[in-house]
Amino acid sequence: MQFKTKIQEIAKAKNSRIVLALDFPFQTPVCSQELIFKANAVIEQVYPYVCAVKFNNHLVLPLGLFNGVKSLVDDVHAKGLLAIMDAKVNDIGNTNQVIADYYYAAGFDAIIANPFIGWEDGLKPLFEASRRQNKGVILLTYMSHKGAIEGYGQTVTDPVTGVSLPQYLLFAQKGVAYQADGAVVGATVPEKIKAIHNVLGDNVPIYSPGVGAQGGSAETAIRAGTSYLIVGREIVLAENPAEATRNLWLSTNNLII
Ligand code: NUP
Repeated sequence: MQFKTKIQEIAKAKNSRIVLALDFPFQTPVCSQELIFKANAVIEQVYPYVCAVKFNNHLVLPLGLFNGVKSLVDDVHAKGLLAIMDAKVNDIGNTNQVIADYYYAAGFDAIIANPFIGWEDGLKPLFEASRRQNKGVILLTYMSHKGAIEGYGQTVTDPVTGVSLPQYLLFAQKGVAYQADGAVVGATVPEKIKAIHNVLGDNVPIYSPGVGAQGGSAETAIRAGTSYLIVGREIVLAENPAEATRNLWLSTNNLII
């Protein structure tokens, strides 16, 4: 089963479109045991209300992939959830493939990549390696921060068709052509979600980070066409992560998936 089908089934079964971003603030000296304990505690509290967990460098750098993160990925799977690696893969094809192979060896179900690198010798080997292992590739399409306009928002001329259009719409078209498992579009830019959703249709689901801490609204993002909300600090830094997630779940679970 494809990643995008797997996550859709879990989301439907749990009536949740929330992806937990398991990000903790910088802290030294690193105490792996304490960090794993904290991460486990958040997973334990929020798993009933989420469909997947997204990891980032916040955990991979201090813990290491096979020394700590893998055990958390196992824990995520044991809770019936999927694990996404926010690697923002952004290199030459051979390097991308090695990066992905390590993350997949640690159990990750999908990886996030940057489409700026292009297809030949860039994304293609990553997609091929991912397909072979039945893993998903999610493409950044319009990021949630203000500076995203400088790259994702610029107007470009497609070198193949000669047509000028915003970069993010070209990336959306490519997401459909490559049969990506998802497109990341910031919850902070609902008008971009709408425009990208028009291109993606039901072929490629939208994942939106930026809810809460970055100022985006979950409901507005969903109404604009987002399928999954990626939420970190609003949950992880809350006094009561279970309550914060449950409140978000309650305010979004009546919006049809
Ligand atoms: O455009 C993006 N915006 C974004 O915030 C693409 C991302 N991958 N992210 C990530 O989503 C970010 O690095 C962090 O891991 C998470 C959002 O966390 P928070 O703002 O909810 O704490």
